[in-house]
Amino acid sequence: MASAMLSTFHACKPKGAGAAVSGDAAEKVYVAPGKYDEFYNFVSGGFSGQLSVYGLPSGRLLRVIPVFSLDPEKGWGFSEETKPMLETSHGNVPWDDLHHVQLSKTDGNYDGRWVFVNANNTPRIARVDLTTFRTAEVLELPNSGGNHSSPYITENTEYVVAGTRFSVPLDGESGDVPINTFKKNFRGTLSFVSVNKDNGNMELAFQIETPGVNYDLSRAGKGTSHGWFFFSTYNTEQANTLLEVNASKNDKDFILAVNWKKAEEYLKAGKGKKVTGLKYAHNTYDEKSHTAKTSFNTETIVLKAEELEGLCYYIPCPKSPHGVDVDPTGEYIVGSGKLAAVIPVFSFAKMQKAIQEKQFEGKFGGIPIIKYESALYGEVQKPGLGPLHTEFDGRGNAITSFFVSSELVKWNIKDLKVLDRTPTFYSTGHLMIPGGDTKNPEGKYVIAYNKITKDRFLPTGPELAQSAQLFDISGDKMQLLLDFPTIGEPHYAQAIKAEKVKDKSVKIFKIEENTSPFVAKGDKDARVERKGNQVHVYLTSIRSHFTPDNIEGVQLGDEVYFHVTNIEQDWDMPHGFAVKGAKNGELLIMPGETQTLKWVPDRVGVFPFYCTDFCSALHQEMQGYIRISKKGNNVPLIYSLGTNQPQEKTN
Ligand code: RUQ
Ligand code: CUA
Repeated sequence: MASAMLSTFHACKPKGAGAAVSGDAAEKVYVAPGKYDEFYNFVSGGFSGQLSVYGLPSGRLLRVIPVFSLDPEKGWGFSEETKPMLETSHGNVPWDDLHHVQLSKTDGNYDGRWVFVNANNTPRIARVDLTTFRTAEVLELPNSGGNHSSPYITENTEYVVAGTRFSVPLDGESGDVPINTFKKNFRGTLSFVSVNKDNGNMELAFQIETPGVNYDLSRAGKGTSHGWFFFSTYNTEQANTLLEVNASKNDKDFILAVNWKKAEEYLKAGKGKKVTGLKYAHNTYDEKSHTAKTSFNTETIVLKAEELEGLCYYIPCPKSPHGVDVDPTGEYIVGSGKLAAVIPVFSFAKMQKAIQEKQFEGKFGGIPIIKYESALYGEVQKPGLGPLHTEFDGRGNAITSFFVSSELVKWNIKDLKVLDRTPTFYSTGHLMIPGGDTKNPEGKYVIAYNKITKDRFLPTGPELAQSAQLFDISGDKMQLLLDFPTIGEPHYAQAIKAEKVKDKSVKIFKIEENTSPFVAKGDKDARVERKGNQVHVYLTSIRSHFTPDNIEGVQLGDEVYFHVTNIEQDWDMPHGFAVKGAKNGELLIMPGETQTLKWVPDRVGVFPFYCTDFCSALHQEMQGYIRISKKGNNVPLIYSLGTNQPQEKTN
């Protein structure tokens, strides 16, 4: 959230905070037991580092997908197989801050294949696969500090784009400079990550180096403006301290318009500069071996904005713009100045004309500034206080969220007249219309994602759940239907028709296709092997036992790897695994999958292990024992299921 604004304005409580919801609201959000929701809603988990999935219109929480944080519910980051997904050039980072959600697009509409999300702190982009609802890939970004205007994508998912929030000295030795040399030494970078059409694999295609400013948000052009990208900037003052004051001085900051088709031409012509000696992680998860791996990249290609004519242009935009949003036709570009009294709407056609006719008002850092009036289509007058983000209803209207005046405001894109406003509770950040950033929005609902909840839910100590509020926008007036709590701070969210996703959902992993080096495909493969001081336990799990369930001959000083294969082949039949004293949490293993828990026993004794997911009537019987003996003893390594019976002694 924009902290500058927080301290400049206090969010005010709108009138009619207790306003009654109209009579048919309950009916409009009611999804009868056993029925499905109409939309999947993918909601940023903010500082939880995760992505949550809700059904709409019910607001029911369906799943939390771990991306940039450990997740004890899924074992994510705890199993040996998933640990590499949290790897970065700074080592294993167990918790980050996830802001924005972008569904993959084909022809400017959601295609239901992937969701991209960004890590704000340690700059990364992740791709979540919508067949498994799991993170499939994470790419770290070099030369970047704070990855906020990310991971916005182009019309056909050609690129996922990331602008650095904090300009920084570029990676490497040269970064050791006095902080007050910002203007000279700090640079902005815009990363263009290409996405493989077939398998979604990401590569850092190129970076554009720009003057040092803060990049806040971005959107791709579409339709007429396809081939362009728009980034909002603030701190064009290039302040390095007390930004609250020092980065709010200029009347106007900029929207940076980037011609990425031109960038491709420059790359082809060899105008990119290869930069080496970098280090950034690339993590991929393979669903055949159920294993992640990390590799480190060392190079990138950099295009210098000020040296390459026609690549970048600045458009002045009032007062520290936050959101920059492009309407369904691609012609109108909306800037939302956090501290501005109007909403400027720019015309792509006018901007092109201004470029041709060189209607510039000078340069900033070597990049031409288009005259404000030359690019401006018009301004929405008196819209509200603290505009942040805009989405589109597909009927020629835009809806903008207002943080300070806590409201959603609907206005017409052509005549720029305000049509309707409705209070929100409170201080809305992002808002979302299903398909609201596509060529064909489904203008049925808008959701306000609120930063502050105050009196909306039962008190839960000093922190209240953040909230989402669902409004019906099918009529002239926006109508409040539902409040629902969210996990972490909901930054952006997107929603897609359920039928574009649900039938592609993976139900089980086929056991015969499991290529994990540690798989046990049936009880005959279950075994225990010693390799030096490593003991590998290949376990199978099926309702309601582990094979083997009695293990002896392990010594203090050994590292024990429990490789658990769930050999069920039924939908929704996970088994869990936990062993007493393990410091590394537990496992949750899906049908057909293999996951590994590493355990270093710290004392002698007999330790129970058990299934942690109530899987059958005999779940409580799903358990076993492992015996740990003193180092150097002569207890043989033995393992069994059902045969290690008490010795019948007669005496
Ligand atoms: S932000 S409230 Cu992280 Cu997207 Cu605008
Ligand atoms: Cu398997 Cu409980």
